[in-house]
Amino acid sequence: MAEPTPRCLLIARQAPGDRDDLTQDHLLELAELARSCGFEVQARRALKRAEIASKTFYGSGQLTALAEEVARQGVTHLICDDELRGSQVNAIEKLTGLICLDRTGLILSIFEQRAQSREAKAQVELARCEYELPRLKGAWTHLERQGGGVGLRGGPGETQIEVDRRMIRTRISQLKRELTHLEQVRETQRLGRPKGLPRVALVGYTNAGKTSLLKALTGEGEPKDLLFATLDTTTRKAWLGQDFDPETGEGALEPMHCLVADTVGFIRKLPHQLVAAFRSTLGEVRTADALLVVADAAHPDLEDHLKVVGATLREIGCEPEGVEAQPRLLVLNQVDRLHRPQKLDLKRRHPGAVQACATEGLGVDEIRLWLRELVPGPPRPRALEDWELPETAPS
Ligand SMILES: Nc1nc2c(ncn2[C@@H]2O[C@H](COP(=O)(O)OP(=O)(O)OP(=O)(O)O)[C@@H](O)[C@H]2O)c(=O)[nH]1
Ligand SMILES: [Mg+2]
Repeated sequence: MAEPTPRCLLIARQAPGDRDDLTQDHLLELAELARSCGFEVQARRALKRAEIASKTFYGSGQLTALAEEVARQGVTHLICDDELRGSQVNAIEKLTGLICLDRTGLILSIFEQRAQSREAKAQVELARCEYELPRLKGAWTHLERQGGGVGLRGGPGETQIEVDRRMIRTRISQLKRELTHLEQVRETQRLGRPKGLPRVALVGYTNAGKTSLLKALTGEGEPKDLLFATLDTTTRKAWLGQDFDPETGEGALEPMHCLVADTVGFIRKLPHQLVAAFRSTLGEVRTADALLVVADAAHPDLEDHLKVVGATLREIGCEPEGVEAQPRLLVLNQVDRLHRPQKLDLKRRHPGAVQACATEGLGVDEIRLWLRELVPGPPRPRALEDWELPETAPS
């Protein structure tokens, strides 16, 4: 018999000054993450709190009330948008009787479900180990309290936690060694790819349509309406037309190609353990000759998504300006879901972007034309947009 879908309650802390609509958007995104992880979302709640309660993060009063409210609805999991300490997770579980997951734990679970290749599996396990290591103490304190041995030093609990820590550290070293080896394999593959073909990487917020654009450009790829559907980098060859300019009559009529790499998507508060563990996969982005930055133009949080993408690109070493900067093209995808005034407004806000619909092939010719410019050399310098630059502190 199939396992029943686990039901969850979602919560997020709303600090004074946090806008209601933003907190609700964050909860909606958390619901998408939960759905992508296989949960059914029973309810979403913003918990207004000025202070963080050090023991339970959200405060025991609000948590107890919530647990009572969902007690008869078959809810088994409590998923929190905030990053919690291990001891806080334990305290919340004890108080509510629900299994508690924080945002990082949820994203890690999705990555664990999706990882297919040896490299992706090792990268996700490394991130999991790094996440669990500082949390062991919380688990131990909890167990120790149950055993009534508070204050004992060098007792059986402490020995056990030292053993657990050592095991995790050993595993981290093994995984790092394995990943260094796999990185060398990847480098050899990269060197073995056809010479002279420009390499372009598809990057962007998760579920924006990167894989759909890979499919539109190369005929391959399996798009899915799930967050983090793609974990492994896939590189395919795209046909860019013939080397011939009908206006000038110049060109040798040779077919022109480039290599397009599809990559893992980004998200707000992408766990730093995952960014670090996916260093090698994301190396494909860093070393690409150009970036196609794909965004879901119909998403209400488009501008925030772009800021997250700009910041994550800088975090992995892709600067928007300077000698090392890669040419970038912003692809505003999913414009089939917008009305004409919205598209005109987008044109005003992002004049250099291509408006596209990857599923119907709209805008793909324009993208091909831009990619063709990469074949003889990089395109001309361009003006940077706000989302690419670091936030300036308010004066
Ligand atoms: N209406 C519409 N839907 C689109 C378009 N492009 C992609 N989609 C849909 O959006 C969903 C996500 O598409 P993907 O191409 O898998 O997105 P992705 O960026 O690769 O997502 P991850 O790999 O999960 O990060 C799928 O259901 C697609 O069919 C578009 O231009 N218009
Ligand atoms: Mg994808």
